[in-house]
Amino acid sequence: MTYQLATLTEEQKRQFENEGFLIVKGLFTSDQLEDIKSEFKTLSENSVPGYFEPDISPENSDPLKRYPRVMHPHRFNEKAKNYMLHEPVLQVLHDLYEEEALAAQSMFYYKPPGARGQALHQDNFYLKVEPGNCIAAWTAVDAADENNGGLLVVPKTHDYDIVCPDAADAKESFTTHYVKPPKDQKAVPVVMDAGDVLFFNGNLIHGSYRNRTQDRFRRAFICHYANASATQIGQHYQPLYRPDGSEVRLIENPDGGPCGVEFEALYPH
Ligand SMILES: O=C(O)CCC(=O)C(=O)O
Repeated sequence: MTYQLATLTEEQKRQFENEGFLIVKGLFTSDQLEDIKSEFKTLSENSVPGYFEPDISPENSDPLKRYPRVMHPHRFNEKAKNYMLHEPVLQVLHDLYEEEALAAQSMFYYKPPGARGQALHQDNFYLKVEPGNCIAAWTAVDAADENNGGLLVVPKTHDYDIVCPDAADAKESFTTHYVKPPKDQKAVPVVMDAGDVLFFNGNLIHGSYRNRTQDRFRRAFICHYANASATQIGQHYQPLYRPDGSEVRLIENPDGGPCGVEFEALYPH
């Protein structure tokens, strides 16, 4: 039976399938964006051990140490959990997967002026969703462009296998892995208005440059999902959540991926 799209147009679905990514405009209202900003502003004033540990000492000169990314806020913040299960996002994911999506991860990036970027990488190297793949929903909380370190994607690389990364340039990237784009393919900036959501396939090579502005944060709420028929996921993404908020556990994927298990021991996510 052919799947009937509920939210996306055929053209949007084709764009995702052909290019590996899709921007859907205005999935968050300005009130919802204000709510998210205010929640994460309050959160940024304190440490949450294991999830958010800012360096507030006067000697610190790295803006990213003052405002590191918040890992898995849905595990300790009810609002973050609700926004991870934001209905308009889940509806798009349902159309992309042609089945229900399970929420596996949330993150919040403040990316203040001057902050380093994140070198090119592939998300399913980490999430290890099988069978199927993870999809990211990257929500622009502030408008994002090339200057404030918006996302970069290498179109069509979703057909590229997951590869073992090289080392990233620590002066430009706060993460340690770098996946080189295939020959003749380049990363292109994704320009987004606040409230837009970028959906992308877990094999798509993507990352971001430094925030080169003096005064514009580039906040983003980033969640990763698995298809409901997946049976395995990496150990750091349990439990997952169904659209109704109930928990589900998949089998932990022991696959060391293209680098083997020793690599994982060296670079726990
Ligand atoms: O927002 C960024 O700067 C990078 C985010 C990213 O690459 C990811 O969430 O996988």
